[in-house]
Amino acid sequence: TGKEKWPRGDEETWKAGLRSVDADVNDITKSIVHHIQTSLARQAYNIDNLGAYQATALAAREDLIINWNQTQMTYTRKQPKRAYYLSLEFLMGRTLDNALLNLGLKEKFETGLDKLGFTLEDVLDSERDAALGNGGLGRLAACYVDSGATCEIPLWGYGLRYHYGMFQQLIAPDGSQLEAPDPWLDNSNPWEIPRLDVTADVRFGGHAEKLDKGRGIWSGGQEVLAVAYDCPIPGSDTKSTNNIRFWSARPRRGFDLQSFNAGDYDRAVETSNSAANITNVLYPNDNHYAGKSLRLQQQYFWCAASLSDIMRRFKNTGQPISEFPNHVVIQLNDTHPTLAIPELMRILVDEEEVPWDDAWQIVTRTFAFTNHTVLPEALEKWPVSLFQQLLPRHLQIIYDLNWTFLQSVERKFPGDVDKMARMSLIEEGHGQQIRMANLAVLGSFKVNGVAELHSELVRTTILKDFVDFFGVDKFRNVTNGITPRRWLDQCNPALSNLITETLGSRAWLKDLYLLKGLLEHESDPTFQKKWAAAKANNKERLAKYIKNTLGVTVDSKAMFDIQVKRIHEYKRQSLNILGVIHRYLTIKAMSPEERTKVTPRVVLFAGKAAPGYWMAKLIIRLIVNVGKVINADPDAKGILTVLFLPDYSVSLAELLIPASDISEHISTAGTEASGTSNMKFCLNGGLLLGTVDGANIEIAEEVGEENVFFFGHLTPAVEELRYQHRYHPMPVEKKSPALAAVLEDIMSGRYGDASIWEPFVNTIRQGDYYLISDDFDSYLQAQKMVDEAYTKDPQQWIKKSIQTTAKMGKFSSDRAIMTYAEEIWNIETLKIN
Ligand code: BZD
Repeated sequence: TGKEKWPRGDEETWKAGLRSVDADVNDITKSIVHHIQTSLARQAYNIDNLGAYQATALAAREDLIINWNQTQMTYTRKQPKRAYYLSLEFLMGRTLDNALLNLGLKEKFETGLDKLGFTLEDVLDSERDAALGNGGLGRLAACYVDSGATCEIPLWGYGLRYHYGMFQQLIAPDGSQLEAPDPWLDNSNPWEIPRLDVTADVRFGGHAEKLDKGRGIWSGGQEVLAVAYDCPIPGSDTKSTNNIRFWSARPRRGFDLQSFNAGDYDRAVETSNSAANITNVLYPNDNHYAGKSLRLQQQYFWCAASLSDIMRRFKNTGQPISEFPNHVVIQLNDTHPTLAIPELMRILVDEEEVPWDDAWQIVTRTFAFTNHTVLPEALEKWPVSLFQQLLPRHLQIIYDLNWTFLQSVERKFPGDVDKMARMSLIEEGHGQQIRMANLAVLGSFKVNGVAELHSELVRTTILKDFVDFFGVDKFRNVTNGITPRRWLDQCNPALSNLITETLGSRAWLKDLYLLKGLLEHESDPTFQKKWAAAKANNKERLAKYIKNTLGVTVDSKAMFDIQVKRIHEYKRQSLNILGVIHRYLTIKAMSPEERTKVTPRVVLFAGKAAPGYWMAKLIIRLIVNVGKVINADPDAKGILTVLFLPDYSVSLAELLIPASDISEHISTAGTEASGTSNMKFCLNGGLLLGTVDGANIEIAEEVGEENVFFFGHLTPAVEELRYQHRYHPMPVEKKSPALAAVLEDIMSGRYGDASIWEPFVNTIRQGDYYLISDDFDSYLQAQKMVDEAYTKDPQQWIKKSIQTTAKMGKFSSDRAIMTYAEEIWNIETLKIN
């Protein structure tokens, strides 16, 4: 009624009950014991590491929630413009360590746990990764919400609460990848707050009818309930704590009572099962679109629930609907949430009765779209027939939008029918398809790529027609970034402590350009020694992990050469393993005396292949089998070790990245939109071996070209080379005798029967779409320079390493998120007191 008195009851009693965040060690141990006793219903004598983790997480969660409440209350009161990040993936990894660091409570918790007989390390290690993402795109979303909270931006994420995250990868004895499910919620998730009262109804199927003035009615079909689960996202050294709202699917009504009463139990639960299926599992494809009906259902379910939530919150401000774009901006993480565009149109036109043209004005001032790839196989297209079945009203809206749009194209480019066909939201052909990228561009006020080169390729290739039509100002670049909290402070305490000690404060964690201050010390032998010691420490830590998990001893004094990322032909793990075989053959041909002069290397691979990507899986199998042969050969002992570490994850990345001397980012030029692990390795003082692609280019600009190892053809050459391969192929024997020898060695049966590898070898001999044969010699050359730089002048190498870290300021996700806030979202920061 608006007349009630808040708080109810006695205000002093309420205040006395409030807990504050500035706990001392005593409060912390009390809170942990309290959770062991009452939340977990266990006791001092039967609590293991997992239980201790759960209780510790619950204790830390209380602090997060207190800040979360404060933040959300401030937003409600001050009504700032808010940004929403719609991402089908949030690759969070573990939360506890990050939460304790951001809260500034890590040391106190460590002391408290010690008093209770646990080490913080064991407790942290008991947490399971939240792997609700495939790779770069999902991890970027996680870095961005971290930076949003740290920079005090009113930013919420919206995602799906998959019951099964990214599959677990096992490696069979023959080297093949096997997949096991990832039931990550089995031990319950202490970081989520179920909001069983925050729900949305989502309709599928049914019937759409057109009324006058563009309006329509959508009815019938099946309704599914979306239930919210909130996950607090703390900023670093601030109270500002944002939110990711994850939606979970429930049947609208328990189950069909009629069938149940009629004794047809199967029928009764069928619909309820199919509803819950929507949020069952993350699709494990990266950079490849899966045209599955369930995937489209996931996308709509999530867009519809999120928009209804955003609309409800907006309406609570009491503003007229025309004000919507001044209060709300929605960032689309790739085309996956493009359905939010016709959905907002539907809400405005059909439900809010806003005239069509006014509604379109609102929509096109609300959305901004980030593209993450120019690979044609990744561009989303959905069959019109599937839309007709699941989203009939949205199909009408898309057709209507297309009709007006194509008319304006025709006005601007009279008679250019090819252009119209390319720009249409609908692709004609055997069965019409809806082009989600075209729809996303049409419905957004800004479009951005994720690194300079990539954004330029977006403007000049896949979206060229749209640049001609809308003008270039709409098409921007925001180079990706990474959070230095997780990707240096948390994963690399040895280096982080040295940096803080050297710079005199931890301010660099929130202003990464301050790392420049390290340059003053780059030539100081004492500092260099400490720098090298931190790296050595991280390599030993990794060597220990390898010993524990694979039973293999690696020499932590050797150069650690690491390539970790999704397995994909365009990322060219193949080039790396072929280079390894070349190195092995070279060693084999040496005398024992010569071998003593070889720079010892440990080559490490990790990454998952999409379960349906046969060639990627074959590449894993090749890597594993090459490793087996080399690691067992006395001729290579101590100078070359090759390992594939199974089940790559955020947590494994946190262990690998600080331990690298050199890391490989060797995609065919023009194919890797940005890459973000390249930034993580360099921030941790590893040097980069790479192609002139994605963010490698900007990293080199920052750290100096003398500090990176570049090789390979450049982007403008790629098209012509592919043309040559297709129409004037040259035998590998002629193009690169070194590569020919390697392929021959593979076909000799040394690594297993030739018939296994033949399909792989053929991709290089015939067509060679990813230009392995064109770049191979140049790659070997670069590798040789790496060897020389590492052995001939170790001190110079350390200096390069220091310079690299010191000049990585640009790549903080704080910079990236502030660019979005200022240049795209037009949004201000808001301090939480
Ligand atoms: O996005 C990646 C790009 O390949 C990287 O170059 C870039 O750095 C990151 C962040 O911008 N793309 C993905 O990770 N894409 C996917 O994972 C994906 C998932 C589902 C469907 C399509 C793509």
